[in-house]
Amino acid sequence: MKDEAIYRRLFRTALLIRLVEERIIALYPSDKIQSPVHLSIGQEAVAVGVCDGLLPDDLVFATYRSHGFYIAKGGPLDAMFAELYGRKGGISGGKAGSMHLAAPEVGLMGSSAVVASTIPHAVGAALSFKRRGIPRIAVAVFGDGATEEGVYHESLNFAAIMKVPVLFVCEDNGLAVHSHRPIRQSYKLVEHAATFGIAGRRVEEGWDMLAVRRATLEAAATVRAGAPFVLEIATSRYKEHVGVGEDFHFNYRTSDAVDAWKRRDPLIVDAALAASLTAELEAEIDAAVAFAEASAAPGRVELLADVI
Ligand SMILES: Cc1ncc(C[n+]2csc(CCOP(=O)(O)OP(=O)(O)O)c2C)c(N)n1
Ligand SMILES: [Mg+2]
Repeated sequence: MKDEAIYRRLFRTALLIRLVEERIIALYPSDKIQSPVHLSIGQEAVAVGVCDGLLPDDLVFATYRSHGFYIAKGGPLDAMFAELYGRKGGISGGKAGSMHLAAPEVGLMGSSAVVASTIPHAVGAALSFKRRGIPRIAVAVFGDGATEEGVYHESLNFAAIMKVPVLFVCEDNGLAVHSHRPIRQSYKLVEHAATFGIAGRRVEEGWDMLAVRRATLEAAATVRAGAPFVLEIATSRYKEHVGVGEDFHFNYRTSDAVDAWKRRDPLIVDAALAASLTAELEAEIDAAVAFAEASAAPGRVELLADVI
C-alpha cells in the first residue's frame, strides 16, 4: 500500500481521537463524565503510529492518558463514552473510568492511574508469549516521568535477562504534571537502555504518524526476533495535565513550544483533509454519546460485582 493510503488511514484515526477528546471537553461542564480526564490532544500521532505498526494480536498496556491508544487499537467508542459516563454499558460497567480503560478483545489490556504500573504487566505478558511459543509481542506505553520509577528499571533488567518480546514505548511530552524533564532526569533514555543491553531509538518527529509507524515496524521486528527494544517518541501535550483546560497561566511553560508543534501537526496543517472527514466522524461520536446517555446507571449489584 502506498504511503498516501496509509497516511489517510492514520489521519482518520488520529482525527477521531482528537474529535472524541474535543467532545469530552464540550461535555465536561455538564458533569455527565464521572471521571478525571487526561487528554492526549497533541499526542495522537504516537498512538496511531504505534498501533498501526503492530499486528492486531499484539497486546498494549497503557496509562491514564490513553483515550488515544484505546481508539487506535480499535476499542469500541460507544462503550468508551458509557465508561466515561459511569454507566452499565461502559467497557468495564462504568467502574473503571477514563484512567483505567481496557479492551482486551482488541488487545488494549489495561491502563492505570498509577504511574509506571503497567510496564511490568507488559513484560509479564511477553514472558508468557515466549514460554508458550506464541509469536506475539507486548507493548508497554508510558510517559517520560514513568521512567523515574524503580519498576521501569527493574522491568528493563528482567526483560533483557529473560530476552522477552516486549516493546517499551515512551511518550516523551517533556512533562510530568508541571515539571520539565531536564530537572528530573540525569540520563538519556536510549543510552540508559543500552546499559541493560537493550537497543533503542528516539523519534524526534513525533507529530509525523508515518515516521512513528515506520519506527514501530522496525522496532517491533527486533522484538519479534526476541530482543526487547526502547522506542522514545517526542510529542507535545497541548492541554493541562488533567482536565479539559489549558495551563499556561501557571507559568511553568509558555505556549511557544506548543505553538511550534501545532505548526507541524497534520490534524491542523492538513485542514482540507480534516474538513472532509469531520462530519462522518462527528456522526460516529454522536452515536456513541447517545449510547452512553441511554445506558442505565449501575445498581448496587453491578457496583459490588468484580470488586471484592
Ligand atoms: C506511582 C505514582 N506516583 C505519582 C503519581 C502522580 N502522578 C500522576 S501523573 C504524574 C506524572 C507522570 O508523567 P509522565 O509519566 O511523563 O506522563 P504524562 O502525564 O506526561 O503523560 C504523576 C507524578 C501517580 N499517579 N503514581
Ligand atoms: Mg510526560
